[in-house]
Amino acid sequence: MTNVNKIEPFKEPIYVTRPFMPPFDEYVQGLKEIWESQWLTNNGPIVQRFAKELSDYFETGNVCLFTNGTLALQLGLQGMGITGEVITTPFTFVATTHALFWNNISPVFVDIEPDYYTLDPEKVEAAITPHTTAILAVHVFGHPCNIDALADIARRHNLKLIYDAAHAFGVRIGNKSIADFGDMSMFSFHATKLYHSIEGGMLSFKDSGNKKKFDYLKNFGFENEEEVVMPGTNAKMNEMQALMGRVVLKHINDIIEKRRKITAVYRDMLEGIPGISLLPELPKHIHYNYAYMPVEVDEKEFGMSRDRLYEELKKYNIYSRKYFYPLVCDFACYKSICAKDPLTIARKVAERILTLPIYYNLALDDVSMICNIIRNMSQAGAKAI
Ligand code: T4K
Repeated sequence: MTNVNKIEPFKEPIYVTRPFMPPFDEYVQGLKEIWESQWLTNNGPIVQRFAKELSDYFETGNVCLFTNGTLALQLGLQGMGITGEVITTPFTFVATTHALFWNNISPVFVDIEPDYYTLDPEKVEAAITPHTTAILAVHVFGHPCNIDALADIARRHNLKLIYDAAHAFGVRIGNKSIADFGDMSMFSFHATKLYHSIEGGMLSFKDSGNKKKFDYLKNFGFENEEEVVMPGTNAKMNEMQALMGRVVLKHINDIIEKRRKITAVYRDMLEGIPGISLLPELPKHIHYNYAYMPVEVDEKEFGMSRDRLYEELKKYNIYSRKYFYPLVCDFACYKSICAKDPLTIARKVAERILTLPIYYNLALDDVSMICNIIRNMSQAGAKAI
């Protein structure tokens, strides 16, 4: 067994994520065209080509691009006319809830399931009131929600079903894209995501009638130079973003494959360390994207709290993250919203969760080293030294 005292810290910081940087020349080649055309934004030719390529990738004609995922979700909810109460998860990035807030919608937080941290359908059903208009579920860490159960609840109660699919680029269920489920899904193309366009966001949606509304909302509500049909905002994607998105899209299979390999090393080497739990493998029919590498830390069994492990890893130049702690409902701006649901699982997970580094350029040897460091920090590892 490796002695933790003898392991040197990494020379360069190992962050929880790094953006995939495509071959420089591929991006520069595209930049030439932008320079020559002098067209930088406002639904330029590269944004249009990018939208077409994403339609093909997601196998749907109904996509709309935005400058980031948060505005995509916020304007998507607005465009769909969602009001009143929306049932959602507290175990997510705060932007999910912010998108509701900016639409004057009351979030109703309910608990998650313990295996993959997605909304618990039973809790969703129990939280429905006459004011409920929609469910906003999150495919957190790229894990598909319980889509059949949620679809059934939405249908029976006449609710819209909206997915925050910020983490779910490239995920497929059987032969269907994850974008095929629900009334609308939002994908984030932020630099920290496995797939990115520097910043960027996309809505995919069932009702093609929504497209026009989303286009108005992201472009000041302009119908033409002299007509504004609604008070829209500015949430357009620009040409540099779209170019990055197009170039990165060419590498998406390679990106996902590398992340699969990293995950396999983590699973292999962390398996069996007392106090470190890995999520169960996803069912075979789910084509996963390996978006994050979450583990749960049991303080008693591991011999160290999650927070202490997070700090100790920093000494080795390893910057894990506590995605998603605190729960959104515990942030100062949402604390006054009283969740009726005790959120038992979400609270437990938020106290124990740690997401480990995973990104395209992370060497498999470095992953092994991270695992050795964790193993040796554990009670069992410490005794063996
Ligand atoms: N819904 C969900 C479920 C989401 O997770 C998110 C975003 C959204 C909605 C909203 O989508 P966007 O509006 O962002 O499109 C990051 C991201 O900023 C955020 O996009 C993401 N979720 C969230 C989970 O993570 P931070 O504050 O943790 O990022 P930051 O800046 O600390 O970056 C993490 C690490 O990544 C850094 O330690 C180093 C590395 N990094 C970061 C950037 C930006 C790089 O190496 N290069 C970079 O350019 O929020």
